[in-house]
Amino acid sequence: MLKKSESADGVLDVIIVGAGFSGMYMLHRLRQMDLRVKVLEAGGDVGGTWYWNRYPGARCDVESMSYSYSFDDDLQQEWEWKERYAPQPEILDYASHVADRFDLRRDIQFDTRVAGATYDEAANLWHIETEGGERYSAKYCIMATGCLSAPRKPDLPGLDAFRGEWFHTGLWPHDGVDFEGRRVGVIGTGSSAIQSIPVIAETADHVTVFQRTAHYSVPAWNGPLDPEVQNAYKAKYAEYRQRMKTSESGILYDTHEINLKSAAAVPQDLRQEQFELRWKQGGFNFQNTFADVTSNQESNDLYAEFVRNKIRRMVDDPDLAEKLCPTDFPIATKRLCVDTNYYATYNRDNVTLVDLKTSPVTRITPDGIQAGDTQYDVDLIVFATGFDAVTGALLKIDIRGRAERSLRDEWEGGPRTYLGLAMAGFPNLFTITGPGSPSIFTNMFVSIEQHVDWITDCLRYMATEGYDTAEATEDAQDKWARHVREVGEKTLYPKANSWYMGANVPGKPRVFLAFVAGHKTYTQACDEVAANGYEGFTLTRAAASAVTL
Ligand code: FAD
Ligand code: N01
Repeated sequence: MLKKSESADGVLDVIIVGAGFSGMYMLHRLRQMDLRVKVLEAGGDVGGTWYWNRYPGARCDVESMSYSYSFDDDLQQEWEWKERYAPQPEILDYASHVADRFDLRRDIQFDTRVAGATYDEAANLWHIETEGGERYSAKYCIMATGCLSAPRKPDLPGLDAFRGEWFHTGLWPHDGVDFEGRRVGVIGTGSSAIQSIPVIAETADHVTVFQRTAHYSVPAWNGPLDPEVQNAYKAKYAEYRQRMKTSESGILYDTHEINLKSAAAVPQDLRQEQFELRWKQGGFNFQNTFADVTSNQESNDLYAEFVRNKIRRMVDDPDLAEKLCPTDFPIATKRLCVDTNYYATYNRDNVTLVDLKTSPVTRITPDGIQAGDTQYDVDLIVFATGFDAVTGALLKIDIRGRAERSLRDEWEGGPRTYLGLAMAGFPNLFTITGPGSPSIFTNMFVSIEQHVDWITDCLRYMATEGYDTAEATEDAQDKWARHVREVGEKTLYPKANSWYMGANVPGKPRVFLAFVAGHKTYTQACDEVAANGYEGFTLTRAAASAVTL
């Protein structure tokens, strides 16, 4: 019997790779167009990031009321968030609820990892091959593979012979990990580590943290979400969502005239007062105290010193406090961490910091971790060492476009895309939150919805106008890639060895992986492209008449 989602020849209209929040919403939108769609997902269920990252303390750092879909008012009115920043299980429940509510799972094939995607020029089809050897064909292929979905751990010799257990935060076991009475080594001090260390320390016998670079972290001041606050927010959801969509970050901030000024231009006492106010508000509010944290070194230094002084007050041992004070990069040029009790955790007797600056981790021994000449015995290692971000998941797939052009070859010197949505030489292939889009600098839900809506509109336009192929032109792609680089070079971001710049993966080209000018600016560019009949794309009819706009 024919599967409902397939045509008689087994060919689909669209294959979506990935069933995180991007793939889920993409499926929902395309179904509304009555297209035959299938989603292939490596994991066992929906949720993406929140399916894989189950480490203790995992939660969002954009507030729950904003870190959620806006496309369905009943959904946002009915769903009740319990905390200001939802923990991972709650976000996963939300993903599952959305899947149930819109009956998404019937078109998602789980436990299926896509290994290759090849464009067949003669048939104008994408042929998709899974690791299990299954093959699917579709006119369009949409990569919803995620920006932070390719976990990476350093290649340290000796891990195979380690007698204990080890885990990566981004591939956490579903039945949890028992830390009770165990000596735990955590490698890394980015967001995942900063969230997990305080929770692990509550039950572990001892936690040894291996820090290569101290990161800046601000308090979340997380807590239960007052139902009255939630209801008041919901009453104004339409207005708030609109403000998010027309903002540069996709996050709502209470912005007054003073917040639009340069930190360096404001008198010292006023500046201090504003920093304190925003620190008390918690989370990313702090980053937005003034307008120029990532563009003006002098202002950035003032922010950074404020945070260092806070750390000095929170950590009892002054030497330890200094080690925890970041000095290696401008604040906010690596993602600002948002924590609950991170610095205070170092006042516990069962937590030790190992500063790797002069003595890096060199190997894993059967009994623990070796850094410099010192061996640290541990029973369990947590790799909180991050991801091959933005391009990692895409390049794990052998993607071949026109004339067998390989995406891996095309991106050898760094990714080049048109708007982070499409690539020259890869017709009818779209990426949600692809490299060159602002996604990772925003509330990702806002970016995801904008990308999905834009792709949906594009497919509808093609259907209405009778086009069969959309392909970014080399010229449009080059111009966009140059623009992404130029905008980035005007900021302080290049000063950090961050994953934003690909610096965390040895050998990865050091380029801007995202568009730093913001969501509003970017959306305007996308809207203009669409309004001009998909300018920068060559649109072709099967009957072969091509139009380049
Ligand atoms: P993902 O959620 O990464 O989903 C991609 C899916 O594609 C995955 O399920 C993966 O298994 C699948 N996939 C990948 N490759 C293949 C393949 N070859 N074959 C089949 N399936 C494949 N963003 C925010 O805005 N705010 C936050 O507070 C926030 N917190 C975060 C916390 C953590 C711990 C992490 C890691 C990220 C966080 N992010 C946050 C970013 C987060 O990734 C996005 O918010 C969002 O969840 C991304 O959704 P997505 O569907 O685009 O990608
Ligand atoms: O990864 P990271 P992450 N030896 O790359 C260290 C999102 N997120 O999983 O800084 C020793 O930030 C590395 O050191 P250094 C968010 O966007 C959000 O924590 O390169 N150390 C660094 O300290 C975030 O930015 C939340 O010197 C090594 C750490 O590992 C992104 O995901 C929570 C090493 C990696 O930090 C990634 O965060 C979690 C080595 N060989 C994640 N190799 C929220 O709060 C690497 N490191 C919502």
